[in-house]
Amino acid sequence: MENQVKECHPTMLEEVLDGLRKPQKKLPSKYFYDERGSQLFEQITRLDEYYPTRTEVAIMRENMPEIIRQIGRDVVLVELGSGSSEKTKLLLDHLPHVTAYIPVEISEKFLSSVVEHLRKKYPDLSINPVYTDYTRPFQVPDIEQPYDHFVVFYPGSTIGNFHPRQARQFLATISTMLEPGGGMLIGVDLKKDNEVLERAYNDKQGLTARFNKNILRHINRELDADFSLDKFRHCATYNEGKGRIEMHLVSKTDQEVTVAGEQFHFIRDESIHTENSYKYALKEFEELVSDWFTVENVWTDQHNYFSLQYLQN
Ligand code: AVI
Repeated sequence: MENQVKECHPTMLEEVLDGLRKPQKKLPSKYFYDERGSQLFEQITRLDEYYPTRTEVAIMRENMPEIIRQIGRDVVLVELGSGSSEKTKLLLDHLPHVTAYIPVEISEKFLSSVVEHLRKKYPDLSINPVYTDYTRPFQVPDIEQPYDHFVVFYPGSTIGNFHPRQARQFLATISTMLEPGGGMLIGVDLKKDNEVLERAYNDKQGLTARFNKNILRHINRELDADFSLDKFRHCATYNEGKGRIEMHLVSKTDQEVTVAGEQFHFIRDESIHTENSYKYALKEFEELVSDWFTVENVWTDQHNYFSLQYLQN
């Protein structure tokens, strides 16, 4: 993998202020994931209503020999947004001769405890964590041992949290990082019945609501803001025209909020758009990646809820 040129990027403060100044207020969904947010997300993945995680894991279990064959030997496995690395353990338990594992995760506290656990479980595996926002160019650690190729593992349909335009940019970046022979094993959530989709983002326990509001708590702490979490309600609906779940935080009342000294006015029922989760038809996704990757293999479940795909650079 080639190293990338460093660029200048807006800070959290700039991104948050910029989003809140828009007519439709917005916040970047990556700011859900402080330590608490990462834990809440892990809990969401175990909910009955949230089908993506268990469906993806079932797809992996059922097709493991073929997936392993497709990935090949002597790989450097790079996992983007590695979280608890549960799905990676499944791969690591089956893959022969993994040269190195590079988990990339924004939440340092969360990743360091996961890495500690992985080092105990796989004492012979070289694990080189990178603590960074992988949506920005980052430097991959040098790999000393000989390897055959890189495979980027990007499970969970996190690609769905990008606007398709950003998804294309992201795929272009990954493609230039990969040397010839490299590939990407990616989870992609599929279009399906609206009810199934909306249930997944409106769980009865209210965990998704807490996860959504956690972005405000994170901003309060990091940016000297005074969002009152009780004055917002969670809202998640499927926008069929755009093919995406939209999450919003809706102001329950007229209110003023201060972020780093700047005041923002909310009228009752005005929302902050916090996340998109795009769902794709298989053909749409193939079209999305086609400038950089060929879809070598697609594995799905019996309901066609979710897909795991191997993209060849
Ligand atoms: C991380 N990402 C794929 C999740 C999703 O389904 O879009 C984030 C999430 N938002 C609400 N629930 C889960």
